Amino acid sequence: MKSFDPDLQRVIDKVRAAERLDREDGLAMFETPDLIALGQLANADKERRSGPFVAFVLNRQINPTNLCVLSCKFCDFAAKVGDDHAYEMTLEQIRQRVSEPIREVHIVGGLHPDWPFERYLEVLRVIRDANPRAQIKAYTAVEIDFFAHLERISVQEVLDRLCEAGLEMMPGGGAEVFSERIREAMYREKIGHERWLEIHEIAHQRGIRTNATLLYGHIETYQERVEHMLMLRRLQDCTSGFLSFIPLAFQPGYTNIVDRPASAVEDLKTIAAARLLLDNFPHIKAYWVMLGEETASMALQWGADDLDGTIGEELIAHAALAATPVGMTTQRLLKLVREAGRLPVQRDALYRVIAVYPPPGSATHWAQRLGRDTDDAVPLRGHFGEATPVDVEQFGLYTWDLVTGPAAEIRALASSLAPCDTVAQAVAPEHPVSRSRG
Ligand code: V47
Repeated sequence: MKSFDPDLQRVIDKVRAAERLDREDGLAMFETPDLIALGQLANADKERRSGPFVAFVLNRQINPTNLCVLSCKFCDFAAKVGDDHAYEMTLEQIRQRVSEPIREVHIVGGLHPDWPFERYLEVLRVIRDANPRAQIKAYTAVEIDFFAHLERISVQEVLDRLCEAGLEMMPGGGAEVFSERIREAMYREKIGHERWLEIHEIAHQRGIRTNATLLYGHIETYQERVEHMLMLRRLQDCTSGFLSFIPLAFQPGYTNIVDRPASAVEDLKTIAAARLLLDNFPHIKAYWVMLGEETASMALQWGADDLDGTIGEELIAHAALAATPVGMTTQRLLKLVREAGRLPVQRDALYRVIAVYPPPGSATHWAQRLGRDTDDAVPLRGHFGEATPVDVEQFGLYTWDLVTGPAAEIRALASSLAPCDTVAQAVAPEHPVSRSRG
């Protein structure tokens, strides 16, 4: 792989030599004019980790209230008591939102001025009772810190009580940018990066897997984006508890911070730089809600291996005028993945594979990607019929198992349009399956 940019070429050479990238390399990736070479480099890394697979989850986002004691300048979602747009969901409204066949419920909301901790626990219990198959990914480090102060108990105790009530994983929100300069300017009442990282470390020590985010495209510098990623990488070196990194493209809404969201070029660079700098993160998520469907689909060629999910309803980015739909059908998600030349897999919140979708229609495209000879035209748009997903949940595979060990057979079989039962046989119990984490 060659780049016309000597600084990026240095990064390419380091990656080829399996050397860890540093701050300077991070900056070179953001500053390079060679978006294509950067994408190829990140994509090669993605392919090594997860082959042609891109994961998604049937999920539902719940934002129980927008009432919030904080007043972050970047947030159009939060409201104060008496505001016209202030809302609080009832437990019954929450129950009704999780009755579908979803596998993940993502909860994030405001720091309510009056709700007791018990109310946040009740939200979890209601969801668990209404849909025991849905794993609950709930409450950011900012909320956990708030609960600890509210109850005057330790973070450990907060997590114990949340887990008892049904929490299985923590989302990555509330990280914003790990920079005191930006915190001072935009969210000075919110916890800083040290507390955010401490809470995630405690969660990891307790066996709770978490995600991490970066809010970019406002007043932050490239240097600050890189520092943020390196701080996350350092914690991950110690705990291995992070599952996914999600760059969140800032939606300016009515905030007057910037005129428009970051460009697609910025989005793709951020995804690619994250894939290459965060070498110890299993997953990089292209969050379509904030990227837009087109850029999210392209990001699957720039290092991302995950699209989040169907979401159902999202109020944070949409309060800030995000142009994407409020939710996505499975068919539409499949289309985005396939248009990017990828094989969709349905996962749960913890990245266990629920179903693999062999490519419908012609296998030509996949055969070419796997280096087989074929003279047929490559069908990309409009040639995908309905795909019959192959249920592989019983085998307990993680997405990273799909490219290593015996489960690699799924990849080969799916790519050659294997009959569904053959794919299932490939991971049947007589083939012991690696459960190692990538
Ligand atoms: O913490 C707020 C951000 C986050 C805006 O862990 C905004 O799987 C863009 O964290 N424009 C909440 N972003 C969402 C979040 C998330 C989303 C998807 C997946 C996961 C995961 C986590 O949204 C907040 C804040 O950083 N945010 N306002 C805005 N105007």
